[in-house]
Amino acid sequence: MNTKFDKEEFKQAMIYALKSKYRKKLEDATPQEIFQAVAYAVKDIIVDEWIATHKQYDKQDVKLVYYMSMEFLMGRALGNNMINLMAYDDIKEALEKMGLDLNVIEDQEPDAALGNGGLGRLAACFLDSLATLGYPAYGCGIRYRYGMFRQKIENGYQVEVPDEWLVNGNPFEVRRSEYSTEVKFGGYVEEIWEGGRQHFIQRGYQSVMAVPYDLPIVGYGNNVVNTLRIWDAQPINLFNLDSFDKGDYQKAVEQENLAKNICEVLYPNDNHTAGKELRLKQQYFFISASVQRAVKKYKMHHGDMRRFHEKNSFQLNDTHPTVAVPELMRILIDEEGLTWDEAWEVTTKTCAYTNHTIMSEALEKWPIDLFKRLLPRVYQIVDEINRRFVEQIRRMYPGNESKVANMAILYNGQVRMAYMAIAGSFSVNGVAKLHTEILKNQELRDFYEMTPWKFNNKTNGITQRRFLLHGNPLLAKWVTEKIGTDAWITDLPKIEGLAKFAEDPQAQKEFNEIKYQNKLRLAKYIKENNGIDVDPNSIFDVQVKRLHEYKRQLLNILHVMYLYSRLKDDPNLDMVPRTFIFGAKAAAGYKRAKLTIKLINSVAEVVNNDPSIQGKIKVVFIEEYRVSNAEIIFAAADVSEQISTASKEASGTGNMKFMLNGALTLGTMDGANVEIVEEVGIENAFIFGMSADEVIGYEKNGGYNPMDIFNNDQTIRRILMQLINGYFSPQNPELFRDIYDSLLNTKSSDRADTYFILKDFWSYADAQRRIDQAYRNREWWTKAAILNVAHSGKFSSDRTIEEYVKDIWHLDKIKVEV
Ligand code: 26Q
Repeated sequence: MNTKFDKEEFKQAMIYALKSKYRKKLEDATPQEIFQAVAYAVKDIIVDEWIATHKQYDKQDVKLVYYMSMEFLMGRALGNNMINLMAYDDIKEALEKMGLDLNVIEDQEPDAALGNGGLGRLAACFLDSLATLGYPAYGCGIRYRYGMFRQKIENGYQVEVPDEWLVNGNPFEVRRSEYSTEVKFGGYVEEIWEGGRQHFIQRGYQSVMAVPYDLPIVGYGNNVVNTLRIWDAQPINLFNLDSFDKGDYQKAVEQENLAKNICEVLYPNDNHTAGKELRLKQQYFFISASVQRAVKKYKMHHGDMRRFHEKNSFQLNDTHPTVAVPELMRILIDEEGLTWDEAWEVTTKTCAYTNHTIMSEALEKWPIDLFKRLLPRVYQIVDEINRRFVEQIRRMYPGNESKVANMAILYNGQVRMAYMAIAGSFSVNGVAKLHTEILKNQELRDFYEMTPWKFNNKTNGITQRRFLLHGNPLLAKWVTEKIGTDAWITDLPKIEGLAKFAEDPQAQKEFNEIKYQNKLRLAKYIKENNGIDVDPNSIFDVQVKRLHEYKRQLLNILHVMYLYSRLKDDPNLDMVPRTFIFGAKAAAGYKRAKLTIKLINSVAEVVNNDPSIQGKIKVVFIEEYRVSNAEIIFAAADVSEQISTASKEASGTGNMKFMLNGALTLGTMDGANVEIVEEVGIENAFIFGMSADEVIGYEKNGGYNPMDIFNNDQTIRRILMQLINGYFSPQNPELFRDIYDSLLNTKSSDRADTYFILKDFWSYADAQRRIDQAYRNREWWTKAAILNVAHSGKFSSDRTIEEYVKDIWHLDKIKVEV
C-alpha cells in the first residue's frame, strides 16, 4: 500500500461510512462512531489486497497451512492494521487535520480477547508473521460471543464481568454465509452394505449450522492479507420444514439451544482442563466445520483426495483441536471413499501437533461415554485408531503391557487426547528447547522412543510489529535512528546493531529518557485506572501474566512482605524505591489463585498507605490486564519477573516482550528464559533458584518438606505467620489460611509447597538484592537494558514461523501486486 495513500480519499471514505451506517455528519459523531468510521475506511484499503491475495493463492495453486486453535488473542486490530499497511503516520496526520486524536480513537476499540494467555497470543503473533512473510495460511477458530471475562477489582477481590466485545459490531469482520456448513452431534450410527462396501450413516442426530466470519490478517508492507476464519453457530431452522409435528418441534427447540450455547463463551481456564461437555462440543464444532471447508476448497481444484496432504497442513494448537484427526479420517473414508489405510496415510501426513504444557492438570482426557454419546461415528474411528495403535505397540514391545498402559489412546474409560494427537501427527513439537527436552526425556518418553523422528523443537516468538513498533513508538523510532535502518521491522536480528551503542553516553541518555517517558505513560494509566500515584524514578518491577500457582506470583508478594518487614524494622533501610506491579486474571473457579489476588491487594493497601516507609515500596495491581494495556506495561518495565518453578513454564512469551522493550529478566532457568540468557548473557540477567533437573528430582522422590525451613528460619516464619495473624487482614485473620496451608500442609493431604516457593525464597531474595545494587549503577543498568533489546533478535515469531515452514509445513511464499 505504502506509496498511494490519499488523505482526501480516506476522509471521504470515513464520511461516507458515518453517513451510511449512522446517518451522521462528522461533527455529530460519537467517539465510538468515529472509530467505526476510521475502521471502515481502513478496511476499504484492506479488502482490495485481501481479494488479490486469494486470487494469487489460486493462481499459484499454493499449499496452505490451517492453524487450528480454540484461542486467538488478537487484541485490537485498528492500530495494527494501519501499521502493517504502512499507513499509520499518514492516517494519524489525516485525522489530526480533522481535529481527531488517533490515540483516543484506538481506545474506542474493544480488545478481541478470544484467548486466555500465552497459547492464544502465540496464535495471534503467528498469524501476523505468516502474513508478513507471505505464507498462505488460515487461522481457524471460534467466534465466541463473550471472550475472556473482564476483570473488576472490588474490595481487593476479582469480580468477573462478561466481555461484550461485539455490542457495537466488529467493523473488520465479513460474514461468509455462502461457506456455511452443517455439524452433527449425537444420534447413532447405522451400518449398511451397498455397492460391495460398508457405509456408516449417522441418524437421529442434532445439528447446527456453522457460519464463518472472516477477519483480515494484514502482512507488513507486502500487500498480503490472510484470513482468520472464526465460526458462529446458528440453528438449522426446522420450523420451516413441511413435516412439522410434535417431534420436530422438540427437536427444533433443542437444536436452537445447542446452537445458542456452543459459541457463547470462551472457557477462562489457562493450563487447566474443566472436562465439560460443552467444551468438547466447541472443539468438534469448529474442527468439523474447518476440516469440511478445507476438503471442499481442495476439491475445487484437485481430484485426488489421496494427495490432500501435498496441499494442506493442519497445525493443532495443543490438544484442543485434536478431534481433527478422526474427523479428517471420517470425511476421507465415509464421504470421499478412501480405504482406511489411504485415509490414515493422508491424515498423518496432514496433521502436526504442538504441545504447550507439561502440567498434568492441563492434559485433556474425555470420558469415553461422553465422547461416544456426543460423537458416535467419530468415536468408532477413534476406537479403530486406538486398536491399530495398540497393535503396533505390541508388535514393537512384545509382552510389555506397561507400554500399552503408558501409550494407549483409550485407557481407563478415557480418551487421551495428547496421545491421539501424537499417533495422528507426523510432527510433535515443544515450544522451547528445555520444554522439548523434558517432553522427550520425561513426559512423552515412550512416544519419543517409538517415533523419535516426529519430535522437534520450535522455540516461541513474538511479533515486533505489535510489541515494539506499535506498543513502544518512541523506542521503535530510536532503534531505527541508531542502527540507520528500519529493517528490524521484518528482520529482527538486525536490531543487534544497537549493541555498539550500549556504552555510548549519548545513546544511554536518549534510551533512559525514552524509558522515563514510557514510565510516565504507565504512571498516568495507573493513576487513571487505579488511583495510585507511582514514582517514575522508582524501579518498575513487573509481573504480568495469568495467575497460576506454578507462575509463583505468591513468591513475589511474599518477598514484598519480607521487604516491608525490613523497612518496618529499619525505616532508614537503604534501598532504591521500587514499584511492584502485578496484572493477572485468575480462572473464575480457581479459589487459591483468586485469594492470591486478594493477598496482593491487601498487601498493597497496607504498604501504599504507610507513611513510615517513605514511599520506598509501592504495590500496584493493574485491573483487567489484556493485550492493549500490555503494550503500555512492557514499554515501561525495568524488571521482568519470570519466576515459575523450573520445568513448569513451557516457554513463556511475556519474557520476550519485556526483553524487546529493554527490561532485565529476573527469572528461573525455565522455558525460554534459558534461551534468553543464552542470547543476552547471564551477566545481563538476574537468575536464581532450583534447576528443572533438581525440581524433577525432588518430584520423583515425593517432594520435600517445607516444615524444615519453617521450623529453622525465623524470618520466613515471621512472614508466613502474617498470613494467619491478620497482619494484612485485621477484620479476618483467617483470610489467607488456605495460602498458608498450601505452603505448609498443616491440614490437606496434598503435598506441601508443590511449587518450591520456600525452597527458592532466599535465592530469589538474593537476586532481588542484586537488582537493588545493580540499579544504583545507572551506566551499567542502561548498558544491560540496551543489550537486552539488541540481543532479542531470536525471539521474533518471524524466526519461529520460518522454522515451522522449513521443518513442518513446507510452504511457498506468495507475491501479491495490487
Ligand atoms: C483445556 C481444556 C478445557 C478448558 C481449558 C483448557 C485450556 C485452555 C487454555 C488449557 C490450556 C490453555 C492454555 C495454555 C497456555 O496458554 N499455555 C502457554 O502456552 C504458551 C505458548 O506456547 C507458553 O509460552 C506458556 O509457557 C504456556 O503456559
